[in-house]
Amino acid sequence: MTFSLTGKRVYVAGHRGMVGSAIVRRLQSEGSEILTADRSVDLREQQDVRGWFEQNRPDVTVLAAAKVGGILANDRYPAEFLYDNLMIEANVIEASRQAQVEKLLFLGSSCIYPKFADQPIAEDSLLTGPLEPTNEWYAIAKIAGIKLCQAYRHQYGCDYISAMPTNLYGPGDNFDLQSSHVMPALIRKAHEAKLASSESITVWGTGSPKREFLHVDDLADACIHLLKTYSGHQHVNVGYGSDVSILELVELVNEVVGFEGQVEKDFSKPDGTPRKLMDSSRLAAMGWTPRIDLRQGITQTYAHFLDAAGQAGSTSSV
Ligand code: GFB
Repeated sequence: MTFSLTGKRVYVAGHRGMVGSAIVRRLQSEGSEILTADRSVDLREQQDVRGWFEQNRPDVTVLAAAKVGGILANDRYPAEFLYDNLMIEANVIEASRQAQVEKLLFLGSSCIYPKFADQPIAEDSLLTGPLEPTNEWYAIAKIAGIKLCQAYRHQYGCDYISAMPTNLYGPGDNFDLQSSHVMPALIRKAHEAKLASSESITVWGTGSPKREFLHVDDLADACIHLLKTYSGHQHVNVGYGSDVSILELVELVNEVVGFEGQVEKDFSKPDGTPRKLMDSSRLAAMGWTPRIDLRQGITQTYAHFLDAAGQAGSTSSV
């Protein structure tokens, strides 16, 4: 049985972020009425969220709002990563139930899995071992989100599902070097080093950890596929299918950007989990696979970075 989005009022929570804005773009071809909340609605505040749902009565909720950041931001702001994400999830999921939302999709992260999970990581590895310390706060909040969806399905019969994306990148990403993930950081570093004719760029840690990268437009497409075709208790992995080491990624980004200098390593920064390649075979069996290859995705993301820099009136700050 497929769930039709045509004519449905679909609320995208987090529409200003990289993921939410990609989902809004992708929904435009579904014939849905897309609803978003403005900045006056603080998703951490229960009254704000309840009030918004009572007024707007969506049929579908996509919960893409979250406090997110790279390895350093996670490590520096554990209270915000835990509290903000718990509050957002609890408020949006409960308000969706009260407003009789027909279907809800919750978005988590591959960091929910144990630090040393068997690779590729299958969905049933959840809660089988200790988490990676640099992002355990965010991981605990995201695990709570999965469990809320499962509990609401079990107790109230709500059709709430969860998707676990791997490391994401694409247009609308955060390019701030202190708080960003590795992909936007490397794009910016390579670009600025090229402009300044620098001899080298510096990457954090040893460069040996491996990561799996998925373009956010592929994730958005997978989300629509899941909303239409999936209704089940278990969360679903959404990955690219292969991973690269950070040093391999640096090489690829440097090639795309056109930076030919050296790579220095800053060993004072953490490596994080050694590897987190997800097993996305359940999603593949449901008929979905990604389309945007890594080089093509980085090229397109760099073009967006240059556009945004141009609009900001400078090529060296975004
Ligand atoms: O993307 P990232 O910040 O987060 O870092 P995680 C990935 C890897 O890239 C780590 C290295 O080994 C970093 O040390 N790296 C090298 C850099 N240079 C840089 C740089 O300039 N900036 C950054 N940020 N990293 C996140 C979690 O973990 O994954 C989040 O913290 C979330 O909670 C996300 O789950 C998907 O992949 O290690």
